[in-house]
Amino acid sequence: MNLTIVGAGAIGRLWGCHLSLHHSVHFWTRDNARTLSLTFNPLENASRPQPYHFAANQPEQLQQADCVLLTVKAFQVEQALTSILPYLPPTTPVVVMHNGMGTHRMASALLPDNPLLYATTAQAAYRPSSAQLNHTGLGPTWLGAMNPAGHQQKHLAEALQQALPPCQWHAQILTPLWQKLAINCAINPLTAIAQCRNGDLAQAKYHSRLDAICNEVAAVMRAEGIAADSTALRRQVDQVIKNTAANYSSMNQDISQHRTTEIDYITGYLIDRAQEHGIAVPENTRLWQQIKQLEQQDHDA
Ligand code: KPL
Repeated sequence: MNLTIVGAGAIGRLWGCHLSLHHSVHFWTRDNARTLSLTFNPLENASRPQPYHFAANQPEQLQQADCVLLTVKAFQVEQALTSILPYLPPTTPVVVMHNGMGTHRMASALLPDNPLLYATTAQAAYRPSSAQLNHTGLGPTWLGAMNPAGHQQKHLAEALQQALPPCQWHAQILTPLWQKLAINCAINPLTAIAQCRNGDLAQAKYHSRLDAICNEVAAVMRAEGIAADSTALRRQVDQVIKNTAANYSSMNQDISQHRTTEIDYITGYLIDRAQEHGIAVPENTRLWQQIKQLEQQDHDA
């Protein structure tokens, strides 16, 4: 397959390196450079970094792509889709993969004909410098259709599974997207505010706040028609805290590096849906306000 990856952040590069072992991979980035080179430290053999070289920003390669994988942050999706639209045939499947939720209606409107799919991944990667990439955590990826044409693209789950397992097709992609949103609502703001590692949230002082977050998220999920049990969500959050104990969450890193966070697409999306259903979410609202304050302080500094 010919693949174009839109966005050259840690997750885009991680999929790019793995997919390039079986497919031709081209990147579409904001800087317009014609090539992208990086050194990749695989998870299983961190001592042997591998060099990777990709073509980038070549409209003819985008036009010929069998699939476009969009890995930009949620708040960049609209701009990224707009930048590829002039070159995108209406038959090319587009897979959107980002933390958080809330872009799918806009993406469906911008791509009325293309097969549209969404993916969520628990794979983790980190860029210690602009040309280096470390694979820092393994986890499942789910892929599913966001419009009727997307349902014809199940083979893409096999391509992702071959490149970076485990990856499975999900007939109701909103379910794993909401489950990941629940985990991000619990871990990301708390670790960003306390500037701590994910594993620090196992301390007793965070238990009641994590319980409250999970109760609120489960209530909103049920109102959205997604099966959810707050005790099961809380257990999943504990599992992720344990599995990623040494990691700094993406929001922790965004705050410490003075970047815009994904809070509006994580806790903000939850609050938006809660308001729609008339559900009070005071704990999540407090966390959203605290992160917005931290972002504003950076902005004013
Ligand atoms: O997805 C994550 C993130 O950091 O954004 C978690 C699951 C919290 C792992 O760090």
